[in-house]
Amino acid sequence: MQTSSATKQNTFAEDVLKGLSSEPKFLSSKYFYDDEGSRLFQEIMKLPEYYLTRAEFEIFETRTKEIFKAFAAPDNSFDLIELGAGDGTKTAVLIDYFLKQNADFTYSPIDISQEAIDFLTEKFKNEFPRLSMKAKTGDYFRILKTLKTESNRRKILLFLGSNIGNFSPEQALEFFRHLRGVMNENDLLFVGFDLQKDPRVILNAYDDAQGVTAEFNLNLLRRINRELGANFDLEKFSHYAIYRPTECAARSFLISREQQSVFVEALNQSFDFKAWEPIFMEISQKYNLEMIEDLARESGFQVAENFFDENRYFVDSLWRVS
Ligand code: AVJ
Repeated sequence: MQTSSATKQNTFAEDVLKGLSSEPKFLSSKYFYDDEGSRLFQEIMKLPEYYLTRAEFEIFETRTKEIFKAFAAPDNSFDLIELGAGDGTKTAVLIDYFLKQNADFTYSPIDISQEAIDFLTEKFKNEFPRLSMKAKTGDYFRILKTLKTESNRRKILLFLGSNIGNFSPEQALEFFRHLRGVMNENDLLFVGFDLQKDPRVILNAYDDAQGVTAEFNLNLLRRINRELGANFDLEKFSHYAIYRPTECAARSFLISREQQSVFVEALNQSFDFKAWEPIFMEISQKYNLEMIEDLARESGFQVAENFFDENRYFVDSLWRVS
């Protein structure tokens, strides 16, 4: 039923075929997260240059009380649903506080990775024995389809960590409109946006000195080699990141260092690369408050409250249905 670009489900092979046949070539960053990719992203979150995770963690630590107040009104009972929960480190700060307040709530982490969900479930069961948890694995929208009728409690959708950054502004709009469609009047959406700031700070976050981000990008070629039987030579590609302040967008590319041809067994096809030809790998869209307000309004929401870190590097924006 869903055929729009942000929600259509293609297979990995189909998407690789489409991306490598396009001009300019591209691959989708949603495929970064195989086991090795997830591990590399954990490494990225610890890098000195990667300020995003620390900034959001600071927001959760310093504004827990206010966040709880906004979530719990009017009757202290709600269902928390986290899209792309990952390892749940940040969410744990909120859950810990909510439990101490004796709030009546459930927690449903949703992730496409079964491994991530298993890990999170195990961890939270030990850490929070009193937590009522219903983890789900699979595609967001398939799972969310039944959301409206699931309970008559307030539902709060969490989409944290600047995961929204991997959508272009147009795709983000489409995504939020879709979410609006599965939400009831009284529900809330809590979204983490990375904010516009000194372009140098942003660029460094996507071009770290240790080269972990480069590895993270190259790992997708390794995944294509392994899962689709391709013969990418990783030495012949190099990671290149840019930030464009006019668009508030960081982008990363893998650049073919020489003319070469790569064969993909699963597609029974070769792909030619010119010397210095780029593959567009990822967008990390940054926002300013005006862009966030516009996005909320145009997708049927209203900004209820913004929570910032001290540097104003990041915002967790709480939206109500308008
Ligand atoms: C997981 C989308 C928030 O764009 O900052 C980190 C992914 N890519 N370094 C981001 C990522 C390169 C990250 N998000």
